[in-house]
Amino acid sequence: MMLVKLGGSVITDKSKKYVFKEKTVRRLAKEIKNSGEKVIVVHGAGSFGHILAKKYGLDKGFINEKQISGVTKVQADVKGLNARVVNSLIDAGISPVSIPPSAVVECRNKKIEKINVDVFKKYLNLGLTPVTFGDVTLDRKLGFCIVSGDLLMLELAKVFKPEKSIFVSNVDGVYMDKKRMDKIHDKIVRNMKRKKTKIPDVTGSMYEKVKIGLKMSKFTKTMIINGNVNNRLCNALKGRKVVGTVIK
Ligand code: IP8
Repeated sequence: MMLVKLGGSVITDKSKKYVFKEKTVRRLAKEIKNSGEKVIVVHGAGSFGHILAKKYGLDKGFINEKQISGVTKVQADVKGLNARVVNSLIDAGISPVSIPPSAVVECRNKKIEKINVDVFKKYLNLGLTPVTFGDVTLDRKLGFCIVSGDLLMLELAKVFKPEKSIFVSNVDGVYMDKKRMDKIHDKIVRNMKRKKTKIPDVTGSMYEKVKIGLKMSKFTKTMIINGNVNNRLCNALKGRKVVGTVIK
């Protein structure tokens, strides 16, 4: 079994609200299908989640009543994005089932404390492909919080110990001093700095991803690849050598 995260930057235009990259998602869905592998799909929120989540300060947890309409809106928007991803998977001949974190995850201080993995297991056993996504969930300390697709990848990797976990992003991998790294390990990650960008992102982008990827590498072979290049995902799933960064 493999874990695939379709990053928000590949499936949406992160700088413009509600821009879904349908052509890319359809191609990636076909690549998953063509690989013949059993997968769990996680996807990011992109411009369907981060822009409003930032506006309402949802990453801070409950502070005031005004945020509540933001919780509703962001949950509805990421579900809308999820429906589009699910439809692309169906059209590619996959049988997806949507598992919204708002219904199966509870956090404490932004960390996942409870996740109903039985739901994932049972659907997988039936031959369906679970699809989950970055969302707003309950938080036992903060009221609510943002759960990123990357955090979900970590939890699912702990439980399912997939043969491989692939982060599909919009770059060829992790760069240091303008050079793409084939492999990175904990020492390199400790020296990485979080880059500031103008694009709204409440969950931390590449730096956080690499830190999470490092934790995941205890349970699964973890890599970051570029989903904008034809067949990279399919080849990576098939175990062929592809351009990307492996996190050890
Ligand atoms: O795009 C963030 O998930 P991510 C979820 O995987 C929201 O970081 C609601 C902004």
